[in-house]
Amino acid sequence: MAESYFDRIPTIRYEGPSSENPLAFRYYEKDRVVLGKKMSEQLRCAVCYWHTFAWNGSDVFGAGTFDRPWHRIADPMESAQEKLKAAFSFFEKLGAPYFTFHDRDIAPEGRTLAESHANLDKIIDLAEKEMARTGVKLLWGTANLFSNPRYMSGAASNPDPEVFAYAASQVRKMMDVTLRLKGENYVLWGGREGYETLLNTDMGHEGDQLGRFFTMVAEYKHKIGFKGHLLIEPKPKEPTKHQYDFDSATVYAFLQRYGLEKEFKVNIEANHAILSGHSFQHEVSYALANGIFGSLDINRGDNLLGWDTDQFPNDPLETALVLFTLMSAGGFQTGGMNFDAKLRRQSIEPEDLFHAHIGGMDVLARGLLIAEKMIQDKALTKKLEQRYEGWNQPLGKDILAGKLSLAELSDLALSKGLDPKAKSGRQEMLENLANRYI
Ligand code: XUL
Ligand code: CO
Repeated sequence: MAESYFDRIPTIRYEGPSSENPLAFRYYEKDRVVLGKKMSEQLRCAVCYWHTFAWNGSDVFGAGTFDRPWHRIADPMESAQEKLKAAFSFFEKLGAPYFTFHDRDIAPEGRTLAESHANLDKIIDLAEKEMARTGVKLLWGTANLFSNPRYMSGAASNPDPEVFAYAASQVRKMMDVTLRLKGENYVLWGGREGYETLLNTDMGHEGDQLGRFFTMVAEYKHKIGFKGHLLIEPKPKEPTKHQYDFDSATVYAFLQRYGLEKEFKVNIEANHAILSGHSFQHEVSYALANGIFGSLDINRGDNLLGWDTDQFPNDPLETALVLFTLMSAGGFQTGGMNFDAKLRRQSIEPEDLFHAHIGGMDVLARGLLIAEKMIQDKALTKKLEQRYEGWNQPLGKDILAGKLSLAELSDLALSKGLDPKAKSGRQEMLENLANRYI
C-alpha cells in the first residue's frame, strides 16, 4: 500500500541550474567537492519524520488535509510499519543521507509505558533493516515529552516527580535506541519545559529539576558509551509562554550553572532564532564563539507571523551567510541540516513533499557554493580582520594577556595622551560586497 505512495515520483537527480524539471536538483550535486569535502558531507541533510510522515495536515482550526495511506490503517502498529516503508522509499528517492525522529513518530504509544517501549523495539528492528538496505543514517534521535497530556505541565520541570520519572524512562529508552541505530547525536527539545504563569510556578525549583535531568542524561550517555553529541534545542516560546531554553545564550548560562557546559551543545533552529529576537546567523555565531555549536534545524519563519511556521528555507542570501559563518569555523562535526520543516496544508500531494525537500536542499547547496566563493575570495574575512588589527599590536596583546591593570591602562592612556580616531564600520559597503557573491 504505502509502497506505492511515491511510485509516480522518479529518483531525484542533479540536472543543473538551467533545468526546468521541478523534480530535479539544480544546485545540490552530492559528489561535488566544496571546501574540501563532498557537498553531501558538508551539508549532511536529514529528513524529519514528524512533519513529513507523522503529521496529517491538521491545524488548530481544522482536520488533516493529507490523505496518507498509512494514516488510513486502523491498527497503529501496522500503520507504523507502512509509514516506515514509505519513509525509507522517500529518503531513497530524494537521496537524503540522514533522517531524524521522536520515539512517538516512528512507533505508537502503548497502553502502558512497557508496551510503548516494546512497540518501539519492534519498529526499530524494521528500521535497522531499512537503514542497512538503503544506507540512510540517523542524524539524531529524540523523545516526545510534550504531546501526551501527562506532560501538559512539563516533563523534567513538572511539579510531579512521577512525570519526571516517566520522562526519564522515555529518554533512557530513546538514548538506547539512538545508540543501537548508530545515531550521531541525541537531541532534547524542552517542549513544555517552561511556564504560563508565575502564580503556579516555582522557577528556581524547576531549574534545579531540569539541571538534574540533564545531569542524568549526560551520566547515562557515558555509561552506555554513546559517542555522539548531546544537543539542547533552544526555543523562546510556544507551546509555553516562556520556554526555559530561550536561546543559545540562555542555554549556555544554564549549562554552566549546572556544570554541564562540556556535556551539551545546541541544535539551533532557524525559526526559533527569529522567535527569540535574533537572526539565525546570530545564534550560529554565538554557539560557535562559545564552543557549543552542534547541529541545525533548517527551516524559516514568516516575517508577518509571530509563531513557528516551520516553512522550508528558500532564501539563498540568508543561507549563504549562515554557511559562511559555519564553514569559516570548519563546518559540521556530528551535526547536520535537519529539515524541521513542514508543507503548507494545501500541499496535499506526495510530490509536494519532494518539491519542499528539493527546494530546501537546493537552497542549502546554493548557499554553500556562495559561502565557498566568499571564503576563497577572502575579501569579507580580510575586512573583518582589518577591523580588529589593533589587537595584534603590543597594546592589544598586552591587554588580552592580562598584563595591564585598569589603573595601569589609565596611566598609559593619560601619559600617551591617547585620542583614538573614530573609524567607519562600513556596513553598507560590506552588505554590497556580500551581495556581489549571490
Ligand atoms: C519544535 C521543534 C521540535 C524539535 C524536536 O518547535 O523544533 O520538533 O526539533 O523535538
Ligand atoms: Co526543531
